[in-house]
Formats: sequence, structure tokens, C-alpha cells
Amino acid sequence: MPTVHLLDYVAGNIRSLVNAIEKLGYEVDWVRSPEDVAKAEKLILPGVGHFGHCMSQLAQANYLPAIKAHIDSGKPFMGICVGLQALFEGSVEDPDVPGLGVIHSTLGRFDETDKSVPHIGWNSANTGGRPLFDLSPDSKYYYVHTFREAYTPGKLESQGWSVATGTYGNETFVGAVAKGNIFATQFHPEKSGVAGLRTIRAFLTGEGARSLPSNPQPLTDVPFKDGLTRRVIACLDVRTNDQGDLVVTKGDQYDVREKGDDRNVRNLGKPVEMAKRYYEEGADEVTFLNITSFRDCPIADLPMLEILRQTSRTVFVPLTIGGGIRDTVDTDGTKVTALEIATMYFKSGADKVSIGSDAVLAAEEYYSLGKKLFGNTAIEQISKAYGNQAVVVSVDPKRVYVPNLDATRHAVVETKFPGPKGEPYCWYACTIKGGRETRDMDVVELVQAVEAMGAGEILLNCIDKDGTNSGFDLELIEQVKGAIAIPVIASSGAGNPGHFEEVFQKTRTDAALGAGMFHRGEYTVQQVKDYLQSKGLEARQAGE
Ligand code: 1PR
Repeated sequence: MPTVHLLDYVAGNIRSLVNAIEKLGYEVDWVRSPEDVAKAEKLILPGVGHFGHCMSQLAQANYLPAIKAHIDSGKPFMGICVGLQALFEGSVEDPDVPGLGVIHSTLGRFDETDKSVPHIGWNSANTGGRPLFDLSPDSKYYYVHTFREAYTPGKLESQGWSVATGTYGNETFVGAVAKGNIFATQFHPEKSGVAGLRTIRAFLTGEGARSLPSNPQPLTDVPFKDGLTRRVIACLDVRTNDQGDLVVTKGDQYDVREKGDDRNVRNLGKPVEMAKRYYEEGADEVTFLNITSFRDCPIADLPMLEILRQTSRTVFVPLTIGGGIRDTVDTDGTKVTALEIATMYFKSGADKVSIGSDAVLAAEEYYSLGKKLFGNTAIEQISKAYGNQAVVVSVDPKRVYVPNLDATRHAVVETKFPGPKGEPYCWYACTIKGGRETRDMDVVELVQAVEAMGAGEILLNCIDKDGTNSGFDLELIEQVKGAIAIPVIASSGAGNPGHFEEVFQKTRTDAALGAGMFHRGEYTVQQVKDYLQSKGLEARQAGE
């Protein structure tokens, strides 16, 4: 089997990259010391998290001269995400830390006044029709980043770089660059479905480098319009049923048992098979929520780890795992931190972890300590190690109706759906333990606290809407969107493709998630995408 060397220098999830490379028929050899770099023919520098953290890790372990020597020797080199950013002279993210300086420019930050930051989702890598490592104008690629090189026509081309761009809001940025033996992508090709695998293959076979133009031209003929698609996520709630089998289930307002006398746990299918089906139908991400946390099971044997390992071998879109991510005690009495649990999940193929109950408790402490942070919460620790984009906070709110604005200290909304006594206002109370316990904290307080701690995204459920097929809670989503800058995934209540259109048209949500309607076979992800497209909302199609 041909070999490619992968630099393993920071804690990051590179399992999915290994899976993608293996899927393409190559073997991965790990670079674990600067001496190993010299042995590499093809070298890949992956990267997630902070520019400064990555560059300092590389500098401390003395990798920088070896990487430069590899690049200068003309041997194939590929950088991914922060691996692309490392090629620049620096980044405003960490102004004191120098980059490799192969590209003469300094990265800036996306402007968050008109859009969510980080930029998360599927966007273009437009080459204006010029060949660039098999990137296609009809394809979309998965990006997750806060810092970017703004595209100025001619700036990088005059240095000999071929460029592909994406446009987010009104900012056009560099999505990929190539020159001679170097290819680098701001997006994650290993998470970009079939289109991403194609571009990795072009690097591995050398075909991409061979077909580069010798005199790259500025992209003056590319339509620079927002290319971010509407993200549709399939969510699988997983638990063991009464027979001990691991099943995908789905509740009504979080009650996952059948309505009959026997009250069995609803069994809607097998997690790995269903995730693969949704991927093939075009799901932009797949989320697994372990809703029972598999109590009394040694942590290293968590069945969810095996589900992730199997899924990540065939599903090349981002995988999120939630449930039970908190400091805990193993069955043998050993203390295990949330960071250690998250690490196990990342190593098994997860790209993001989702934290529920523990986030509420951490937010309560944050306010009780006068909004001070000490770096000890699960959110802070995981986002520091793996980057903010790797930490999702799953919110499980319940409506509380009030007759007037003075009736509560909480952030209220005036609702079009008055309460049982005609109350015109409501606030959304946070719950923990899968909705079993309601806390004196509203969603606005929670999301602002977790954003301050470093969460990268909010998965916004709604217990009142869960499993009702009656559409998303638009009032809740707008309230949360107005309170934070990080992206929000709308969840709970989707019953048909029209509900997805509604939530994208009537709120500022960044993504929408469905569960029951897909599991029960009422609609496919593909049908939702087709419907969005027919209404003029851009959606990525399966296989593109
Ligand atoms: O508290 O960190 O251990 O995390 C537990 C996680 O498990 C949380 O993310 C919590 O939302 C989830 N959870 C706990 N109990 C349940 C339950 O259903 N009994 N499921 C549960 C939450 C909600 C959604 C669902 C949408 C869409 N599931 O993710 O998929 O509501 O459903 P629909 O489209 O069919 O309406 P921790």
C-alpha cells in the first residue's frame, strides 16, 4: 500500500483524516519526531484549534525547520485548516507568533457584526474553472474557522499561488491554495463527503500538482456571492433498550417509551446503519446523543465509542457525540475528567462533543462567582485543547408562561402562542438530566455563559416541541440568536420539509436538525434538501 506521512503534533481529531486516507487505498505513517519528517515522501499537516497553539507546539518540538526543509525539497505537502494557516507569515489570532512565512500575508478575522462567527458549514471553493486539485464549482466543502485570509484578486497569484475562494456574508476568503508541491485547504476535505475525498485523492496521486497552471491568474470572473449552504443535520438519540440492545430511539417531549401497557423503549433502528443512510442521503452532519449515558459500564468500553469507530469509517461528514460528557468516576473508582472522556470520543472519530447538563451547572457557578472564569470547566478545558469548534452545548429548555413582564427576573418573549391561562409572555427554563430537573436559569443566561467559556456552537432543543412534528419554536430560536454570536442549530419539532424552510426563512438560525421524521421514514434528508433548493435556499446535494 502506498504511504502518506501525517504529522501528529497536537491533540486534535485526526481519526477522520486517517479514515479518509485509508478509504482511498493509502496507509498512514505517523510522524512523531522531526527526524521522521525527513523520511516522508508525502507529508500532511493537519490542524485544528488556535494558530498560536499549533505554531508553538510545532516550534517547541522543533518541527519547523524539518517542515520547511520538506517543502523546499519539492516533495508533496498538504496543509489542512490551521495547516493552511501555518503557511502564512502570521495571524491576528496570535500576533506574536510567527507562521512559516511561505505565503506573504497575515490572516485576519471574520467580521461578526453581520453573521455568526466561527464560520461553520458547507461553502464553495471556487477556482473560476481553473484546475485546482479536482475542486469543483458544483461542490461544497466543510469549513470551520474564525480566522481567514481575505481574498484580494492578484495578491497571492502574484506570488505564484493558484487560489480557490469561498464567500461568507459579504467577505470573500481563501478556501484553498496551491503552488508547485504545496496544496492547502482552509476547509476539511476529510469531512467534505465525496467532493473532499476527490481532492485528497488528487493530492495523493500527484495528479493535482501536475495539472496546476504555471502562471495563475486572479479570480476576477468568479461571482462572489455568499456560498454557505443551509445545514441540515440528522440526529440519533441512542440508548440501550430493556433487552440490552443499543437502539436509535425517539421520544415525544423526551418520553421515549411506547404509549401501550408494556411501555417498551421505542426502537427505530441501528445507529451505525442509520447514520450511513443519512450520510448517503446528503445529511451535512450526524449527531449522536447518548441519552442514558450507559450507567454502570467501564468508560473505556462505552458502546458509543464503537459506534463512532464504525460510523467514521464510512461517513465523511462531521460527527458530534453528546451525553455523559462531564467529570465522573469510573466503575473501578478512578476519577475521569470530562476532557479525558472527550478525548476518547475524538480518538474514536468524533469531531465535536456536545455537553448538556454539565454546561448548566457550570453556568450557574459562573454567575455565582460574578462571571469569572478559572479554566476548570469541561467547556473551557475541551475548547482549549481541541478548539472552540469542537464544543457544542446542547440546551434542553422548557417554556414557562408568565402573565406580565414583572412576573419574573428572566429574559421573556412575547409569544404568539399564549399559555393555558392566556399568559402572553414566556421564558425558557434550562433543564438537566434529559429534562427531568428544571433549573432557575433561562436560555439567554445559559448561552451567554457558555459562549464566554469557549463553546463554539449551540444545539438548541425545545422540550415542548420535541417529537410533536409541529415545526420549530421560532420564538425561542430568535431569542437565542439575538443573544450570542456563535452559531445556533435549531432542533425539536421538525415534521416535514416545510418546517426547515420556515426556520431558515423566519429566523437567523445557522442550521436545522431533524430526528423523528427521518427515523420513521416519513421524509428523507434528500427530500428536505430538494425542497429547500426549490424555495431558493441553497443546500448541498448528496454526492456533490
Ligand atoms: O446532559 O450532557 O448527559 O447530555 C444528554 C443529552 O441527551 C442532551 O443533549 C439531551 O438533549 C439528550 N437527551 C436526554 N434525554 C433525552 C430524551 O429524549 N429523553 N434527547 C434526550 C434529546 C432531543 C433532540 C431531538 C430533537 C429533534 N433529544 O436532540 O433529536 O428534539 O426531535 P424531533 O425532530 O423528532 O422533534 P448530558
